[in-house]
Order: sequence, then C-alpha cells, then structure tokens
Amino acid sequence: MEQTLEQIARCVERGKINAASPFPPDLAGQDGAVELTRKALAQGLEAKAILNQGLILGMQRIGVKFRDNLAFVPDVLLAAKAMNAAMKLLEPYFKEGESRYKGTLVVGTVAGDLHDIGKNLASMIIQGAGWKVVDMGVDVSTEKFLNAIKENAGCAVGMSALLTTTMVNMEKTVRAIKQASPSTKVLVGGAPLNQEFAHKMGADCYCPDPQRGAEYLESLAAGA
Ligand code: B1M
Repeated sequence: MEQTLEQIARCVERGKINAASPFPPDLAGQDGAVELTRKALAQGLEAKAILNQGLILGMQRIGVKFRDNLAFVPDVLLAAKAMNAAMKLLEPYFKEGESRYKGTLVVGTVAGDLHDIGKNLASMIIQGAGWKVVDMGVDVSTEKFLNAIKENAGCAVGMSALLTTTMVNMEKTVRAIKQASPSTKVLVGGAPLNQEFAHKMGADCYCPDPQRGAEYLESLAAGA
C-alpha cells in the first residue's frame, strides 16, 4: 500500500494526470494520479493518508525542485493539474468540510498589477501543502484585502507584485493591513522584490519562491 502512495506522489511530482495523458512521455500508457488514487481507495487506504503521503508529498517535491531551478513553470502547472484531478476523488471523504485545512491564505496581485502567473503558482503550491487558498485575483485594492481579512478570520495574506510601480501599492496595502489587523501575517512575492524591501514595508515573510511561503505557513501552523 505504501508503494501506491509513493506512486501517487511520483505521478503528482511528474505531472502525470491519468493514463490517457501523454505527458510525461516516459510514463505514456501507465496509470496516473487519478487511477492510482482510485486504486488506493479500493485498497482501503484513508483519504487523509492519500492526501498527505501521496498528493501533498508530490506537490512538496515539485515545489522544492521549482525553487532549486530543477523544474519549471509548465512542470508545476501539470503537477497541480494532477493533484487537483486526484483531489476530486478524495473530496467526498472529507466530511468535516474545511477542517482538513491547516489554515487560510488570502492571495492576490496588488492594485495596478495584472501579472498572475507567479501568484497562481504560489497558490497551487500552498494549496498543495494543505492550506485553503482564497484567490482574490489581480489588481486587488487595499480595501478588498481588508474586507477579505474580515471575511476569513485568522487568515494570512499573500501578495504578489511584478512591476516596480506596483511595489509601492504593495507597500501601502501591507501598511494598511498591519494598522487594521496587526496580528495578520503577510507574505509577499514577485520578481522585483527583495528581503530588504519586504522588511521595510512590514511584511512578515519575503517569498522568493512559493516553497518559501509554504514553509513559512508551516512554521506558523507548528506554532514556531
Ligand atoms: Co509584464 N512585465 N507587463 N506582462 N511581464 C514584466 C514583469 C517585465 C519585467 C518585462 C520587462 O520589461 N522585462 C516588466 C516590468 C518592469 C518593471 O516594472 N521593472 C513588465 C511590464 C513593463 C509590463 C507592462 C507594463 C507592459 C506594457 O503594457 N507596456 C504590462 C503591465 C500590465 C499590468 O500589470 N498593469 C505587462 C503585461 C504583461 C502581460 C499581460 C503581457 C503578461 C502577464 C500575463 C499574466 O500574468 N497572466 C506579462 C508577462 C508574462 C511578463 C513576464 C514576461 C513574465 C512574468 C512571469 O509570469 N514570470 C515579465 C518578464 C520576466 O519576468 N521575464 C514581465 C514567471 C513567474 C512564475 O514569476 O511572477 O516572479 P514571478 O513569480 C515567482 C516569484 O516571484 C514568486 O514565485 C514565483 C515562482 O518562483 N512569487 C511568489 C511571486 N508572487 C508570489 C507570491 C507568494 C509567494 C511567491 O506568496 C504570496
């Protein structure tokens, strides 16, 4: 049975969605994350074990590879597709609804900025790490972030900015969040940012890559 979980993790890591999917070529014709998840359920494995020791493990691995430049954007997108497809089979087993989540992350690209590829990747990897992600989309105003914090009590907030011009908007939003809700943890990412700027604007975590965000949230969940 452990072998099935490892196979599931490997399928997610490699972006092998199902038997019909042609990618990756060396796994053509073989079972993918969907068939193996079905098999694991038929073997009597708990949905929680399949999620944690199969799907999430696979997403963690691709997240680390992506951080280390050993995997690239399409690899992560395919891994997320494989994970989401298999997750659908597990959903009925999580009867307690959202209690399976470690917490909630509200994410958005800041006001004036329409770039969403990095934000979407971060969302997928963080979701894959067991967090509920409330995606606000792009061009998200300070007011919208503040409303989302009210609607998702206890959430953390993740922001992305790709333009030097919108870094300023990010700073304004972080400051407004810290003023309105000092205990809300704020994660920031995006190519033009750096640790120094993130620190200056008052963010709790600078994420040069999504994995850093997932690890920071993990440390929060562990009470570190
Ligand atoms: Co734009 N663009 N763009 N663009 N674009 C850049 C960013 C630019 C560097 C290109 C250039 O000139 N060389 C430049 C910015 C220059 C600057 O400000 N210094 C630029 C510009 C100028 C513009 C426009 C102004 C162009 C114009 O219209 N004249 C315009 C602005 C529109 C707007 O936002 N208002 C514009 C538009 C666009 C498109 C719409 C065409 C398209 C966006 C499509 C989309 O996102 N759906 C686009 C794209 C694709 C790019 C480039 C080519 C790629 C960006 C990207 O997606 N990278 C980019 C040039 C480049 O980077 N080579 C460029 C891949 C992505 C995975 O990386 O987002 O950094 P990134 O995310 C990383 C990390 O930063 C981190 O994890 C990700 C994975 O490692 N991360 C997080 C990011 N957010 C995170 C959040 C987290 C955790 C980690 O937790 C919350």
